[in-house]
Amino acid sequence: MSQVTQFLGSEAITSYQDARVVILPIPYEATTTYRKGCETGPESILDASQQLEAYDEELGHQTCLEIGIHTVEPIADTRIDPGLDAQEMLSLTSSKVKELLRDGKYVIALGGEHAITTGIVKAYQDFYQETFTVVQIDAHGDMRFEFEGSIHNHACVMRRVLELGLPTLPVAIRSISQEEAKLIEEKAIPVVWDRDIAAYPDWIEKAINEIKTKKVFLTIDVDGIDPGLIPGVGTPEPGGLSWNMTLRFLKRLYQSCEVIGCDVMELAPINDSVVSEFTTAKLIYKLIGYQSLTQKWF
Ligand SMILES: [Mn+2]
Repeated sequence: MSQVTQFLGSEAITSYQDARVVILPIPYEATTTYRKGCETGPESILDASQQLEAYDEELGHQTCLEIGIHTVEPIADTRIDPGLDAQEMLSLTSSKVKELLRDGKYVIALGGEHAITTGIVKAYQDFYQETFTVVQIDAHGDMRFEFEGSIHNHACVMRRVLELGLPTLPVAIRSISQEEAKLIEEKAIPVVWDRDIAAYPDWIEKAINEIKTKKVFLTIDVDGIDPGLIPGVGTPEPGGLSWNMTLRFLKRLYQSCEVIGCDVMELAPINDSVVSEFTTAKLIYKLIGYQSLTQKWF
């Protein structure tokens, strides 16, 4: 058994072979600009997950015991290799994710900074050879062409995804540059604005109707959620999804589409507070639960 802290470890330890779900920690941080610390995000989520209740009261299942979750060794760890360059990180990430997909695993990647998502999405594109929508929960557009001299800055990740030719659905957005505003208009990107989420109770159905593909990849920048719930982020923005709104949207998404994989990015822990990482760990457990429910794994 690996030395890595296992997600929900004290509740259920499953071997790689027997696990349906694999957690892939990617503690890479190079381009964050405001608060730093997301390279310790995966470890803090895994630590916090030890406190999760195995039984999901909404689903009525002990998801971890019934499904099997295994956490693999971290890759692209800038705490060990601080000079790791973005291209190398992306190629390491793509090849690892493809290996897990070939082994038939449902992968949940934990960042680390959002730039990693380009490598993850590329792996799904190579593996599935068909189009899918990238649903992005985020406070920020992340659609700048480049930022601070890098096209692989975390503020550019969704621009890189668009360049892969995939449709996107950004959700809970409340901060963009003028360049991004023009791009959204030109490309008619169906942004679900945070202000509209607050104003219109039927926003979830409208958002789901914007998805034109059967398959979806879900990328969650945890700053998309209310910073009152997850204050441990690099670039906090007021507003954002409430806990129950987040779950309602995600459950509907899993019911309506095939969510082929997901990542949860940008958690940067705060000393002496476990709220951010526990909320994030519970969010991940919910993703596994909704996937298990809708794919009839229970
Ligand atoms: Mn963000």
